[in-house]
Amino acid sequence: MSLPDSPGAYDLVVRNARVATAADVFETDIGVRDGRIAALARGLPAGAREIDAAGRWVLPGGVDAHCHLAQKTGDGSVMADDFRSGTRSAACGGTTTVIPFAAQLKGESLAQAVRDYHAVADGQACIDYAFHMIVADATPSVTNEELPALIDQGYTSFKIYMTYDDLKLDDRQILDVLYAARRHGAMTMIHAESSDCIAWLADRMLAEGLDTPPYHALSRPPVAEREATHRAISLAELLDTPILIVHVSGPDAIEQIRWAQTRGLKIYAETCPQYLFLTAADLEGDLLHGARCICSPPPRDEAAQQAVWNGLANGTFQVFSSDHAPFRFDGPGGKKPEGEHTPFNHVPNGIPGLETRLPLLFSEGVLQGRMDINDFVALTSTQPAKLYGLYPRKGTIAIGTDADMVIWDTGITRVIRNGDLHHNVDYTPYEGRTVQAWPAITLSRGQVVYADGVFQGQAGQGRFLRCDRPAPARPRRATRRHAPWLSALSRMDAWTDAGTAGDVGDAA
Ligand code: DUC
Ligand code: ZN
Ligand code: ZN
Repeated sequence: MSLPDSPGAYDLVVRNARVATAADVFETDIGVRDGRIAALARGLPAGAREIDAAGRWVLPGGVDAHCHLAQKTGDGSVMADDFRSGTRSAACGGTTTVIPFAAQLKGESLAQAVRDYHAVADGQACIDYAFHMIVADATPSVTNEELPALIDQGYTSFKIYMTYDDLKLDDRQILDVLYAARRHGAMTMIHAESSDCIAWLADRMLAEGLDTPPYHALSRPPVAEREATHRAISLAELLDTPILIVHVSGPDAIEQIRWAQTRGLKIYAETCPQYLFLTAADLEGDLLHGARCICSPPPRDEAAQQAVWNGLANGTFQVFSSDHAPFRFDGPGGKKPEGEHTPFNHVPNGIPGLETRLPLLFSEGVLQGRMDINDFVALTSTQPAKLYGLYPRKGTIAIGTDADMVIWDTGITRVIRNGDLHHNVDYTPYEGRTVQAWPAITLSRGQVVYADGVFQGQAGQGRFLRCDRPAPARPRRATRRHAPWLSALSRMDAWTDAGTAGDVGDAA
């Protein structure tokens, strides 16, 4: 056995690294052994493999905590990326952990959905992955039995929807789910758009023949997102339970979130590249051209982009994810199920973005002076790892953590071309855009999975990650003060039952 300081002690040494974590910047060599970081010091002895990072940033690998891969759909559409192509694309863009969704369809068991998703992922991923769940059918057996058991097994976060007919929950069901999250220690992600507001508008637009992609955005206006965001916050406040609002698009929802955070509620928020780099004008163009950029909530306008930048800068947002939802523009299962005249409400929602997420934010955020390097790491890696129970194994560079790292090329000029990307989608919404940063090398548990423009990983080398109960999902300590109505309830049921396995509630 090699001693730590003897030659050959390390499988890999990354030399002369300028490391940034969410908190610090420091110069060091990085010794990797058995896929983990074993030493951080200058002048480490030679490793079996050496990489010189002189002059380059070395950052924790990205954690993309919101992406859809090979997810079942209820409408005949087919996701273009499976675990193989999706994780390949992620690795080539500097992401080393993905958290896609095991989706329950109505009438289906949640546990079965998780088992089915494992069968889809097994042996396919090139980087490590965990699962969120999607709870679409919040029956008593799901919220009282399946969810607690799954949380115990390491599936500690789930997404619920306030829109989409085949996924949405009503307010009562949302409360049932939040109650389970509170009692058992899971993070609830909420897609906050008002189903009825959208349906009312969309039905009238379609009746008048207004069915092209721009009407997708007009039928899902900021007020529909704002109303649902406020309602989600209110439901979370009623149960004094943390939630995370996903894919926030602009100032109306941001104001609600900021207001709630200022009131002391544990409301977390995520935004995505499409809300910084696209606007509703990208849904225009001939025939279905704009269908490429149909996603929900839709991109807004330039003022909204600025509000999102502000929210990233002032800490309203904790997470920056891709919401990669890959549908091909041409071909079966894609954006045009009814050909060139497909009405907007039949276009599958979502855009690709796994590979471009980090380069876009590094370029326009860090290199343009809108955020510092520590905030970039926090938003794209550390905070998602914390919010979903993967920290410190993922999300930082420290002794004992997985050696997931990215050595960055910066000060370059690279034009984004779909032909250079590694996903299985036939377009990128960012075609022709220039970035000044791109990963030079991506390391997954010390293995090179991307270097010098070439994918070097292998399907099957990515491992499934069981998630801990996330500390940020813990309710506030003083229930009696924050939510006295719950203290009353606790006398009637097992709300603060200390004997409940995994209960993170409190009797304060
Ligand atoms: N909206 C979602 O809610 N999920 C996937 C893609 C999208 O646009
Ligand atoms: Zn969503
Ligand atoms: Zn999504």
